Amino acid sequence: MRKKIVAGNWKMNTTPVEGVELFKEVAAKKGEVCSCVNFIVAPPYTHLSEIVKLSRGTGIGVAAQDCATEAKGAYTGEVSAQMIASLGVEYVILGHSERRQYYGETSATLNKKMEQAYANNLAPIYCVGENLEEREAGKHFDVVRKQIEEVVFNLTPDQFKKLIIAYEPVWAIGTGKTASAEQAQEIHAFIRKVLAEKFGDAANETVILYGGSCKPGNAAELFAKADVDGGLIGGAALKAEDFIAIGKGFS
Ligand code: 3PY
Repeated sequence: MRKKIVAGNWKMNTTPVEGVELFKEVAAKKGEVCSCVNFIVAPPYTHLSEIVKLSRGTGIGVAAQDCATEAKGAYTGEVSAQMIASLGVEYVILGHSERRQYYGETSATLNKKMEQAYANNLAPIYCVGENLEEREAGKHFDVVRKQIEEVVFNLTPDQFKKLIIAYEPVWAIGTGKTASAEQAQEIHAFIRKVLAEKFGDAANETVILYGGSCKPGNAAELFAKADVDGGLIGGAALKAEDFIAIGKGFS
């Protein structure tokens, strides 16, 4: 049985005070959801220390939204995987489409970030997904395969066991559009097949999350699909009520 995960990507939202409030609300409501669902929150860097402390004993995991390519040194503005891990953070989101699109992250960048994450014992949540043009041209399978082959295929079998994948069609992020449950299942199954080409049966254990306007109204339908193991949630993760309602999407 694969883990069921609902992860909230807060992006660049909330002040530290607001973030603490949001976390407390999520923690207070978590009992309404099956204990089989694992919640993770990914607040901005500035909130991590406080939220890790609050998370102790709640069963809610904490992720950073990114990490630096380098271990340390003269890289103004960057935050290393070691700094993040030293706070007690367990996960790091890597390769989110916003990082790829606005900050020019490539597979070369992401290979370095992966290396830093693993060296510091952070479990990566690696995001893949095509944009609208690629989907309309029928290239989505090729795009996703490339994002996996160029990065995930460099992992050792042991590293691979810790990896979580998030499929996020770029055309469904912040647009209100969602992939249909059938479209999500089709590509999640494809991702698992590609992973199996390199890692064999271990791919059956990989958690593959769906991201892209996942909300209370569509979570149950998406999570009912065989290869959809949960969600990486954007806007709806900023309201405790909605985030928790998404967790209830697991029947
Ligand atoms: C979204 O659903 O908007 C996301 O980008 C989640 O990471």
